[in-house]
Amino acid sequence: MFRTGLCDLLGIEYPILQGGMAWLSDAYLAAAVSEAGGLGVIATGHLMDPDTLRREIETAKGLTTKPFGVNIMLMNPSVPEFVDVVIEEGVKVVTTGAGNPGRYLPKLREAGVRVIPVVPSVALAKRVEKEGANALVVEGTEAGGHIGELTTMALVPQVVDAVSIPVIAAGGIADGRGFLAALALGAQGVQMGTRFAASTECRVHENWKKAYLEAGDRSTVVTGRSTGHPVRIIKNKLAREFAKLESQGASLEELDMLGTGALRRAALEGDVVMGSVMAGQIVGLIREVKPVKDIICDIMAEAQRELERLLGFKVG
Ligand code: TUI
Repeated sequence: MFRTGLCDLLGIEYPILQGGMAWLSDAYLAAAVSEAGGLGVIATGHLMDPDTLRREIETAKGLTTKPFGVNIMLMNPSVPEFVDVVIEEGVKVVTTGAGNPGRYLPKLREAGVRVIPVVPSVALAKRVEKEGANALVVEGTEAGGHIGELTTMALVPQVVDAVSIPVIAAGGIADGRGFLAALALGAQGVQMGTRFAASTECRVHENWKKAYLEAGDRSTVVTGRSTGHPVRIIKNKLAREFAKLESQGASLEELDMLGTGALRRAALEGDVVMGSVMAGQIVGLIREVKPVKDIICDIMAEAQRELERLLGFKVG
């Protein structure tokens, strides 16, 4: 059930991608998702260097023979080197975030890499389709980390109508109901970050996972709107200090100072008070840290149950 064209495009069993989360989406998480039949993705974030990416790819190859991807964060200064590493290592899929990947598309496509940009608008979706993207991750503002302005519910159907390549919905999806809703909006699959961050295999600090389990529907806030780089994180002391500085019209340098290293501090050192605990709005739904395989199996089973409930008869 729920096999879509995206599964054939990417060589996967279930149309579920794991979001590229800086410091969290390492070789171990990516390999676990790929082994479970989804598409695991290694993230570069904005601080990784090309040698580390190469090592992560090689580690993942030792953990799975199934396809996996790399997420290239376009604000990272090493993007051209990442493109070379990905091609040399024979990675099959690249997702991009936080910018327009247009100038790297021809080289990646010529090397046979499937390119899936993350887009926050119809305009960028149309542009990257013209430039040769194979599919799109359409991410609503419900997502964690660096975000756009439109909601998943409003954005996905508008992009589906505007392009002819497969659309993958992201932002606010963490269970079978969200998965089914995304397909109903015309998407061929989903990408999830927050749900996979709260998995057994994700090696983020335990305090981060605990913060997720304690979070509710109103636990996230967007920082950095004034800087042009809005980022959704869990409300904590860092978020309050950031908001205070922003409201006082602090300079970019001052805000950068507060933000620098904050994600690493939370993810690796477990500082969930003055660190940046990125999370999507759906974090309030997560009540359990589970193995990746169970996350995927539970989503597929719940989606089928919900579909049967709507139809009033059994399918599949
Ligand atoms: O990339 C993400 N989410 C991220 S990346 C990240 S790493 C980071 N680390 C420290 C501080 C800040 C970030 C954390 N979260 N999501 C994909 C995404 N891309 N969401 C929105 C966009 C986007 C926004 C504008 C994509 C393209 C875009 O284009 C503008 C343009 O150039 O046309």
